[in-house]
Amino acid sequence: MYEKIVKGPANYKHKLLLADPPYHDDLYLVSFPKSGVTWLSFLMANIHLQCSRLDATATFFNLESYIPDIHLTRSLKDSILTFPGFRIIKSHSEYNPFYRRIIYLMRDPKDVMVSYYYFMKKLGWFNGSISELIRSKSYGIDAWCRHTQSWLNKTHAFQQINVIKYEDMKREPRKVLDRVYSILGFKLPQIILDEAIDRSAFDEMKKNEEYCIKWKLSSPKGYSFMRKGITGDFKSELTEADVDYIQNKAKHLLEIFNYEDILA
Ligand code: PPS
Repeated sequence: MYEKIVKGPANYKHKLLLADPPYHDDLYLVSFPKSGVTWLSFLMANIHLQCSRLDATATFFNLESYIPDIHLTRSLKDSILTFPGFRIIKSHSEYNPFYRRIIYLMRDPKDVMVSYYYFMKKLGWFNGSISELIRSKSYGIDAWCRHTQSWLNKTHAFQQINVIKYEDMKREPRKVLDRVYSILGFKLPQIILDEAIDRSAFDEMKKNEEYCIKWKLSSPKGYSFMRKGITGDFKSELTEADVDYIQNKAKHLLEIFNYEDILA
């Protein structure tokens, strides 16, 4: 089946978001934008640095060397870390038949919409209101549903996909990391996980971002990326009509991914 897809009339768009050269054991961290993948990348990089016995911490300046973003460069070398022995790559790709190992990171789309709105506005990429963003086909809830549904509908048996949630990372980061690494075949000492969680805490990452901005080290985002880092921000940012709109559009997916508890 894999051969059929790779050799089939496939899809330039998918190949644009594939590492070059691709390795069979590449692991992709996939998410819709603003779901918290930078935090997950910091956590994993901070674990891999310790396990590789390197005296370094993940920063906005060096993250790309450990967990590259496929939207910034496709030309990828072997990982400079000795652990975990395969490359880990960040991607916002909709369903991609060329990815074989995927961790899919989800976040409550209501909070995603709020985060996305401030992101787009700060970069000057969207000038409308938050309600308009939510209703935009390209960035709003339709885009979130398209992204999530694409992985749900199309993922083949030869692709290994595991879903984790931002809200669980907030509540029980250690448990989520335990699960991620057991999926990858590792049982890591708690002390390593705890150290990575501390080094990747919101305030630590924010301090690092401010340092990078102050000294004009490439803050990859170039604006205040570390905004709030909370769950349920939508409650103070969205109107009831906006919340209803999102929940009607995404109802089916919210149920499937057990987000019913956060339905109003
Ligand atoms: S991007 O631009 O798509 O790569 O953004 P992404 O990293 O996926 O998501 C950005 C949101 O993640 C929040 N964030 C964190 N939350 C909790 N803890 C930590 N350490 C952390 N780091 C980043 C970030 O603040 C964005 O969410 P909002 O709601 O805008 O604060």
